[in-house]
Amino acid sequence: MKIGENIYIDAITDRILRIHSSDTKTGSFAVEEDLGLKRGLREITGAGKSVTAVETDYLTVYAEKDGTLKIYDKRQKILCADYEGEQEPEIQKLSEEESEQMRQEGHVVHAGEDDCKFRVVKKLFGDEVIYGLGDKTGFLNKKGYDYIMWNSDNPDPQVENPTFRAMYKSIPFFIVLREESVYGIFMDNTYKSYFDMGFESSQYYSFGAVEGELDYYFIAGDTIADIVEGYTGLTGRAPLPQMWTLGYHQSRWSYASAEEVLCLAKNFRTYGIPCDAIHLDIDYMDHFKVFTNNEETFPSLEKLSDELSQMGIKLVTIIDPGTKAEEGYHMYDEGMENGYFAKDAEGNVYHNAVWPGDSVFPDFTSKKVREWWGNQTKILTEQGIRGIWNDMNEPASFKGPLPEDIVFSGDDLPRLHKEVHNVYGHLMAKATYEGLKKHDGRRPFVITRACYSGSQKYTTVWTGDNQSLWAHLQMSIPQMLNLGMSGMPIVGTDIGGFGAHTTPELLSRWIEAACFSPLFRNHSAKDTRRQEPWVFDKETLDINRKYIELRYKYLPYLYDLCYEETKTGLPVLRPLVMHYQQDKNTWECNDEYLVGSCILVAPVTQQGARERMVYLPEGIWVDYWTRERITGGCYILKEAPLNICPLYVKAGSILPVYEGLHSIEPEHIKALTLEYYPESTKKTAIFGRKQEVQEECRYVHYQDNGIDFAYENGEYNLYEFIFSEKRSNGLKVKMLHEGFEGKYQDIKAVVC
Ligand code: MIG
Repeated sequence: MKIGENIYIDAITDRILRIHSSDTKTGSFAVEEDLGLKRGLREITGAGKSVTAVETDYLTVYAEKDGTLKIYDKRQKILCADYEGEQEPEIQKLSEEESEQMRQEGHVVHAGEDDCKFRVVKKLFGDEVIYGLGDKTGFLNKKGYDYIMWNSDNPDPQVENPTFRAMYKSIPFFIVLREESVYGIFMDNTYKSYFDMGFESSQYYSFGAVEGELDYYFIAGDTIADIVEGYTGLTGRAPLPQMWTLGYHQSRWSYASAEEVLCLAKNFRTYGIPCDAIHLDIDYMDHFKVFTNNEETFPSLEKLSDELSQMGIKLVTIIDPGTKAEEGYHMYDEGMENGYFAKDAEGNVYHNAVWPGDSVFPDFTSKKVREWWGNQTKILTEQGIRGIWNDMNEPASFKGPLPEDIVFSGDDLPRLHKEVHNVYGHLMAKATYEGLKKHDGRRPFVITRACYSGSQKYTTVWTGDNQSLWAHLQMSIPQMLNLGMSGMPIVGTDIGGFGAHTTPELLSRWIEAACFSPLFRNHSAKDTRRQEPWVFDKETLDINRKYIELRYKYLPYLYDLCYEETKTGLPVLRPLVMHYQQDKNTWECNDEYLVGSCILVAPVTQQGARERMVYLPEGIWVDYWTRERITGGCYILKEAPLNICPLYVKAGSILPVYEGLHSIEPEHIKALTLEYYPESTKKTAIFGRKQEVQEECRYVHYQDNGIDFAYENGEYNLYEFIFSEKRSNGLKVKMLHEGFEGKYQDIKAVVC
């Protein structure tokens, strides 16, 4: 509905508005499904001369003639208002000369913003906390910082501003939480864009882009979970992963030969450490040519994957987009023949350099190119490769950045690099996902470094090149949580740290902290100290084994959370605030997280620390290690020797558990154990009256073959487990859906 000079508002639902400046529909890279307009907006008449007022069942918007908006909820509480005061930057700008001097000494000078085509400026009321924005550095709360959306490969140590305003991913979505309200904004614009979350001024925050149309979604709800559900309703949700992908992955840049990889696999078995995957980094290729293998060091990927699979280990290979420009190489020849590569402004195929040297860049905006690329995955899957790890797809380049005017011709709609840049990784992931799905038939396992909103439909992500620094271990928690709140549920960081040299203590604390991270991979760079679980002392080995085993134990719980995510978009790892929004102590809890709603993890992330403060929100929490029951709503001091990661289970939880797995082959899983953590321990009699006990605890558990898409045809089981302290044998099992043949032969319960 047109409501002002250049402002249109549509209601997607009664809680989601699309606010845009142009009524012409251009395709969105993130919102791929036709949303339709489920609830029309109604105009409220008689709102006043200068304003237009529109409403849904949940929201009311007042628009001034100049396009200034105020959005209220149904209680007539103001949620969000465009800023109407003077924009007076509180920060001081250096002169060019001063900046130059600073640079000479090696300082990074805050670069400001390029001219934006539009900039939306919203009022800050003062009590906001802002979450989301994908994988940006720092802590949970983004207020007070400014960020750039421009996918960037920058191997320097990641720190908060000003160097790292841009990271690998662009997820232009954030959540604003206030004492009595919460909303989200998703700006669907792929050009370079700026998110100033109150850096310039504490009076307002802003977002804008250098080109493209103003086009953002306003998402209202009662809780953060509502907002995430709304956002993922627009941009899509991660499909169920193959179950083994939730296992432990070992990687390093690079395992040099098939022998080395075999040796590594054997070590896992010798040391009794669960492991499901080994990743091959760029050196498995022939001169870094994608979809080839090095004949000397990896003569047969097929033989290697065969041998590994006998040990229950799968192979994942890295693929970069940069394609070696070399005649006779099938990728180059086919791509050249069909015009599949990006071109410069003069119409010549554009060259830059990446690992293979002189390289060209596939135009993933074209469906034909995506299909072609996707078809190549067959080369790998036919050799037994079970997953593809997409790297360097910002796209990164060694000879300066790709110029803005490089042309991606698409199928019939040419676009320039400046528009495509932030979705290049997204489209590469889509190509990979669709190729794998078509040719392999299993649920595609894709990992990507660069992405955009909506990439969760095609790929998991890791946070790129962190370093073996305690600060990066600390940051891994808010980083994963913010990715989760940005619609990315299956995330991970390089365990142990990628760059720089890890230490036994850092690796130990990292495996503890990452124990429930959906993507669970130890990865390190060339020229750094090795960090496989056994390379240090026995203590480090034991800690690695202990936490990897713990992870495998709770695998069915993680898998259930993935299933839940497909329905709700809620991430696997959640900040405490997601379940305890009323409790302000949780709002900026950067060093703890929830796994689903039942497990609270409070890792130690300080060198030398052997105890830590843990905040437990309201309710009763069971210390996983001691079984002590603690009433929350307070900080406690927890002793945490090197082999203890403080873990708490919410009383009243039921947790599904698999026992003794060292690799994940769902067809062999026949038994399920349920851990029941009663709400109350004893039925104590007080003054002769029995104290009330929790009536019942329920838990819904999902089971399928863990591999392919048969579940889409109903081949899955959905169990409801009900524990009642009143019933004598405790457990009742109800089948909510029965369609998968591999029903458990044995379900047993333990009271914890
Ligand atoms: O320029 O493939 O983030 O995980 O090991 C480095 C080598 C290229 C960057 C990735 C990292 C990977 C590395 N790659």
